[in-house]
Amino acid sequence: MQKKILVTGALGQIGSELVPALRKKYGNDNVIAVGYSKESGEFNKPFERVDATNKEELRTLIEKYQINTIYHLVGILSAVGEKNPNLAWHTNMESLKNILDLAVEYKIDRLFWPSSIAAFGPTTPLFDTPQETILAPTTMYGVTKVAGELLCQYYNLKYGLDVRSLRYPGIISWKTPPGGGTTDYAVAIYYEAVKNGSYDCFVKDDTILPMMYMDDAVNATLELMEADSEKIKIRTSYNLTAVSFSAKELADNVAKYVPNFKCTFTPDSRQKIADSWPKTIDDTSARKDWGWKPKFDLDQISMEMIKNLKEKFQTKI
Ligand code: VAH
Repeated sequence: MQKKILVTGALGQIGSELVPALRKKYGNDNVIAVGYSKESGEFNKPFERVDATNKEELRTLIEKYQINTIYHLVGILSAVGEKNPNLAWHTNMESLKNILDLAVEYKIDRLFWPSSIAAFGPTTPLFDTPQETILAPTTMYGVTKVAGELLCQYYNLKYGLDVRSLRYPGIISWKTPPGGGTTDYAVAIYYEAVKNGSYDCFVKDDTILPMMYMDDAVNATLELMEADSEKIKIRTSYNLTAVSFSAKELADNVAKYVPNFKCTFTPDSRQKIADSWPKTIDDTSARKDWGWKPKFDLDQISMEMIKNLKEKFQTKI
């Protein structure tokens, strides 16, 4: 079957890199990028502007392009979500419910939706967090991730919908600037190192979080979506990780590649969110069920980020 793919939230951090990867694999015109803002960014056509909380706008696109596969990436992230919890609940949950209902109505072949390590909370085991464990997040973003995971599992059990999901860790990438998340420091540190040679980090130096380079995140998403259905045993969301490191370890690693780089640490309101999340994740289920294996360690991430940001900003550090 020729894949006709809809990617909502396409202008966000993940969408900006998932859309090109999908277009490379399935053909440009078979991947419809959908964003909320008027500008389509660097995306060439087909790009559509839609409010994903409006079910009829989504229906129009599904019919117009005869969609059979959906990547639903729309979401307000943790830090912005704490500033506007009502917006986070409405955007994250209304859009997901619309997509799930339309996916059942139009018999969508496969649907992807991102969860996050934010689904865990302070009562979850903080080290080697298991696949099946306590989900009691203390952020509205985390609440929408737990509710979303249970909705996805419900639609799979009740309607047989082939919906798949990953609990992404913090994702590090250079193409789009940080967008309202708590793990943004792990992106901003590279931007600031390359542009200014220094960075004031908004979490404490001993803050450890699970992270992943964008290429690993995109590969995991494609591998999950291409796996035979019978291999997918988890219909809430798969734990996924690559590396965990402290903010100080990150700063020290950046300094290996940016001479005279200086990092200071001034925690802000996002510290409380970071402290509620796990330090390391057990992603054995993803490795066993569909062959997940990360490729980028911290050194490789730093080399990739600094090489590409030096080019992007034309700096000679
Ligand atoms: C955030 N980048 O910081 C997202 C992510 C695990 C963190 O979900 O909100």
